[in-house]
Amino acid sequence: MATTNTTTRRIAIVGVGQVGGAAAYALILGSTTVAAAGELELLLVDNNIALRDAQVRDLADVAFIINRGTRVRAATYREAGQCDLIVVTAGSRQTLGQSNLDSASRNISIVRNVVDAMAPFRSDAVLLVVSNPVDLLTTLALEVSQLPLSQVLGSGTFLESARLRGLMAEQIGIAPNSIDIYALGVHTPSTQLTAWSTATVAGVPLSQSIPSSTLVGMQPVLERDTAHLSEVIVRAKGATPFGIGAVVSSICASVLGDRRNVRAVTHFQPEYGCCLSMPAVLGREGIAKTIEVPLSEEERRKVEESAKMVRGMMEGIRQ
Ligand code: 6V0
Repeated sequence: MATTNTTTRRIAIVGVGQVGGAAAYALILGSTTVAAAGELELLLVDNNIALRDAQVRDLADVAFIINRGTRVRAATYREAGQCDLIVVTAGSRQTLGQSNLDSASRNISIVRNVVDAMAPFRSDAVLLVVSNPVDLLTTLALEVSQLPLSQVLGSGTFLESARLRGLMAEQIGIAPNSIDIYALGVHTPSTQLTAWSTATVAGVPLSQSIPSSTLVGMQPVLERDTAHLSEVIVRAKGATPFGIGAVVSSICASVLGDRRNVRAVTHFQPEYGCCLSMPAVLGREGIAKTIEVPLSEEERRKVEESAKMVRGMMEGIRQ
């Protein structure tokens, strides 16, 4: 039998509940793109062994049906740390009515433990954090993993940026991928920022490319819907797995394929002293380059206010 010389890309998903499961599903469906012409092996890790094994079996069926050679198997934390890319979706889901602080303190200890258990990491591994609060936990993962700055990132406001473009496209009749606008900063409904001052269509500032009455009327509605749609979804179905699952698959494809796509993801910002979302070029090293966004004074002040909260929480964690 002729041998083929294909590269196997390994992605570990740590925490295979709703979000981890949806991410794995999206990765298998998009395996040809994600594995960049190689084959894909998914390693699933969860401290709920029965759930992990059930997810392996269910997702292996998807891989059999797609039939592109993708393999799915259970793995240990140590094996996960040796993958090309590790996605951290472990955590306790925030239920409505539960304080951000309760959910944050549980997830701080979960993420610290799982990152610790995976270390030492393969030297070129890229770590993608999805668990919330994602900016704080990405900053924590960066410190605990001791990986280089460029190799640790979080899903941040990628989903909100895509949602913003999609909702705006419906309003102004221009395709989402022809609109350049980002949700940035710290990822919570009250802290993230819509970077109106740098938004463009075909390089033309938004203020000049659509009528000002349309723009002024839609701005508050788009900001509200972009920030709060996740809460609406959680209220009705308990989680938001599909959107974030697609985000994970897209980031993995950009990194493993060294695609150099610009995406709003959370990563370390020296100016703010913590991780928060700014547009970045994604490549094999993770963050290949940050795009400096010339924010207005007001926008910068808003980002600094929320960065201060993340820095304060990090100081509390270090003590
Ligand atoms: P879930 O369905 O409860 O899944 C979490 C999984 O993590 C469960 O299977 C747990 O068993 C597992 N887990 C817990 N502790 C550990 C551990 N120590 N080691 C391994 N596995 C562990 O929650 P769901 O999947 O809905 O959400 C997961 C995380 O993603 C939460 O923190 C959410 O807040 C966060 N999300 C982040 C989003 C973003 O935009 N960044 C979007 C949606 C959810």
